[in-house]
Amino acid sequence: MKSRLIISMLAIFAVTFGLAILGPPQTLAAEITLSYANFPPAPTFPCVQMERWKTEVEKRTNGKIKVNTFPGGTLLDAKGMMDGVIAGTADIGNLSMAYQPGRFIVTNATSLPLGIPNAKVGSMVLWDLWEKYQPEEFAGVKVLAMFTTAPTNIMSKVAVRSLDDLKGLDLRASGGAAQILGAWGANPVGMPMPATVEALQKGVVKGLYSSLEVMKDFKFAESCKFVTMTDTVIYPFAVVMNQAKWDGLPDDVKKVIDDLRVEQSGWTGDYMDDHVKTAMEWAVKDQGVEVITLSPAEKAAWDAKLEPLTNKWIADAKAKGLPAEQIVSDIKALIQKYTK
Ligand code: DTR
Repeated sequence: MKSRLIISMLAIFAVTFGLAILGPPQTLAAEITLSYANFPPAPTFPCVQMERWKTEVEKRTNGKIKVNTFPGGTLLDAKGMMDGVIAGTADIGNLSMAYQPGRFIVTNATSLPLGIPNAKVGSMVLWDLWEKYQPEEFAGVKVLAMFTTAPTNIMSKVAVRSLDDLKGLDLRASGGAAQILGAWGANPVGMPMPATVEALQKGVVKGLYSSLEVMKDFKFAESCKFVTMTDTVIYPFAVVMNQAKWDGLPDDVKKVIDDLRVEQSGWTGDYMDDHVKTAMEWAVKDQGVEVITLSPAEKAAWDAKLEPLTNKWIADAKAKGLPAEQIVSDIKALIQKYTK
C-alpha cells in the first residue's frame, strides 16, 4: 500500500517536473507558422503550386514549419500582394506581375512577344533573368519562386478568325498581354483574373486573353466557345516572403526553402503545361469548344503588328536607366538555352 503511494507520487512528480522542463506537449508540433496568401481560388494553378510548396516545406523541415495557406484573396488581394507581404500582413504571397506593369519592369520583359514556347521554359527564363539582374523592386523581399503561365490565347464568346474579327473586341488582359491585344486592334480591358468571371457573365468583356488552363479551372469553356491560338506571350508570377520573417528563420529551414526555389519554379511550369492539355481536352470534348488556328498569311499579319512593341519597351526601359537591349538579348538567349 505504502509503496503504491510512493510510486504514484513519483509518477505525479515526474509528469509535473517533465512538463516544467519540456513544456506542454504541443511544443512537439510545428515551431514556426508561416502564412501564405494567394489571390485566385483554390483550384487554380497559383494555389496548386502553393499547396505543393506547403507540403514539401512541412515534410522537408520534419514538421518544424507549418504553412497556413489563404487562397481566394482571403488574406491579401491581387493588387495588394507585394505591399501586403512587405508590411507583414502575410508572411508569403504569390503575385502576378502583370497587375503592376510599371513596378516590375525587368521581369515583365518576359511578357514581350519574344517566343517563350511553354511554361517550363518561361519559368526557367524568368528565374535566371531575375537572378542575373536582382531588380530593385524585389530588394525588400525574399524571392521564393518565379514562374510563368503557358503562352496566352484568345478565349471568346464570338469566333475570332482574323484581325477584322478582333477589331474593337472587349477582351480581358493585363500587362504585356494587354499591350499585345491593343496592337492587334482589340480593346484590352484590365482587371485581375478573379474579376473576369463576373465581367464575362455581365457582358463587360466578350472573352479573355490568358493561358488556356483557365478554360477548366474557371469554367470559362461554358461561355467561351471559341479559342483562337496565338501562343504569343506569357504572364510572369513571383512568390515573395517578408524579409524580416525570412531573416528570423533558423539556418536549416532557410536551406530547405532555398534549395526548393528553382525546383518549385520548374515544377510549376511543368504542372501548367500538363494542365493546359487536360483542360483543353475537356473544353473540346465536353464543352464543344472550337479551336481556331490562323492561316500562315493571317498569322504573318498578326506578327507584323507586334514588331514595334519590343523596340518601344527598349526605348522606355532605357529612358529609366535600365540596360534594356541586354535584357532583351538575355531573354532570347535563355529561351534558346532552355528550349531543347
Ligand atoms: N491571366 C493571367 C495569368 C493567369 C493564368 N491563369 C491564372 C489563374 C489564376 C490567376 C491568374 C492566372 C493573370 O490574370 O495574371
